[in-house]
Amino acid sequence: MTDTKRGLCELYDDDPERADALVFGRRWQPDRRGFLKGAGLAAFSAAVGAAVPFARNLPGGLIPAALADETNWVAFVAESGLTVFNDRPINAETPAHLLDDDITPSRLHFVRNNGVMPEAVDAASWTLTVDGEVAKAATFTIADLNSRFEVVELALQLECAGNGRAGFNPPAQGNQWTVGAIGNARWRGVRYGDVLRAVGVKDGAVYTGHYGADTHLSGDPAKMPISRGLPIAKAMQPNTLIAFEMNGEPIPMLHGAPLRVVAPGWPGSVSQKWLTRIWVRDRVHDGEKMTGMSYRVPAHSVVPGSEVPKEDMRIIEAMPVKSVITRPQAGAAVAGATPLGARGHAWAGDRAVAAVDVSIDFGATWQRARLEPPANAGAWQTWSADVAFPQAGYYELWARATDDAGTMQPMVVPGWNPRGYLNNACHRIAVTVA
Ligand SMILES: Nc1nc2c(c(=O)[nH]1)N[C@H]1C(S)=C(S)[C@@H](COP(=O)(O)O)O[C@H]1N2
Ligand SMILES: [Mo]
Repeated sequence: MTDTKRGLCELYDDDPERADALVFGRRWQPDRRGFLKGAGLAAFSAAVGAAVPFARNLPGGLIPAALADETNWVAFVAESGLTVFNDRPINAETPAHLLDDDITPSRLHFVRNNGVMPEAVDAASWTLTVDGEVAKAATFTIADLNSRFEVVELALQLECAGNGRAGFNPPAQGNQWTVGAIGNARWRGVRYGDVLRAVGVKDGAVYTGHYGADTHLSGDPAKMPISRGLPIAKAMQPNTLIAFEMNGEPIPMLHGAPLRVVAPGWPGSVSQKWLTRIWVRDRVHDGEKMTGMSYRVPAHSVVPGSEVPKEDMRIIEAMPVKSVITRPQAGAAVAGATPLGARGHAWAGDRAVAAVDVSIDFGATWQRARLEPPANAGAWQTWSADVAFPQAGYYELWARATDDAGTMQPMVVPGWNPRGYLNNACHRIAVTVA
């Protein structure tokens, strides 16, 4: 049984004992009358983070409402129109046609969780500690960040390094993202670099390490779901933010409430959500998912499906040039009389996009699209083109972006790698012209 298809609530309805075992990793122990006691009650209490004064009335096999909320997140994401891959942890991508807005609404922004989200957060008492290779370690509340540093609001694109993984053959394990693990929201916060300058980064510092308040799927408090970081230079880039607002509101829970890193153009995994600590390191950070095969690709191209020795893997830094077609919707049937208004966005890691071209003849000829400048460095760029079709029939619309260093998206899936990262092949959609 996959938990993707069936939410926790449903599972509780069908098989409360099994549901308890899944949620708590152990079976509850109801007494003879079916009420919770002993270790079962202790597990319930630990899960909700408080004593349960009316425990004597609590039936076994009743989902704690605090945990039922987690199921509601999945429903919330699905209702927004996202494609849900799993519910524990929640992972969901945005269908390309729902990415049409220049600024991605929060509800339509993809969600990538590696662990279990904190159950509740209190923005007023939240703190961020910055320590390690610094002159003076410090702890900031969000109010401190607001008052001590310049507050900026920027449109920033965030893409999961695994976006496009579904295109690799042989397949790579992990969420089979197609094209929708990308978003471009407005983020408000302070510059990461300003915070680092305030604590005084020592000469020997080379990397940062990020920690968040989410917990490991196993429930083991000694394990982190993810702890990645940034080279000091990227952390110091003026559009790398420690953000507390998304699209004019406090950051929603799914996207890292109340505080997160947003480092545009790099694998989304460096943009720690539910941020509690930045550890400035004298070496490359070696937190969870920094080492081994995670967020790394072979330094040289390899035979698809081959075993790659760990020492040949390098950390992914800036992401490659890429684009998406948001209009028309894939599979659209259009009238042929007037040219079709096609649209989408393009982005290029730390670079700018220089051009977007579209083709309707399987790449034989290309037409230059109009390309908007980014709202600011780190934002995606919107492109549009009026596409005329010579006659009725089946076409494919292809889009190809070129960055300001002249690097183009490949037409075919680029270098295979063990974990299926960095597939920036051109997006193509079917269009039928009447
Ligand atoms: N604390 C924490 N931060 C995290 C993650 C996580 O699981 N836990 N996932 C990372 C990954 S892999 C990505 S792609 C982005 C996704 O951000 P979003 O869910 O707001 O789209 O968050 C990153 N930050
Ligand atoms: Mo990611």
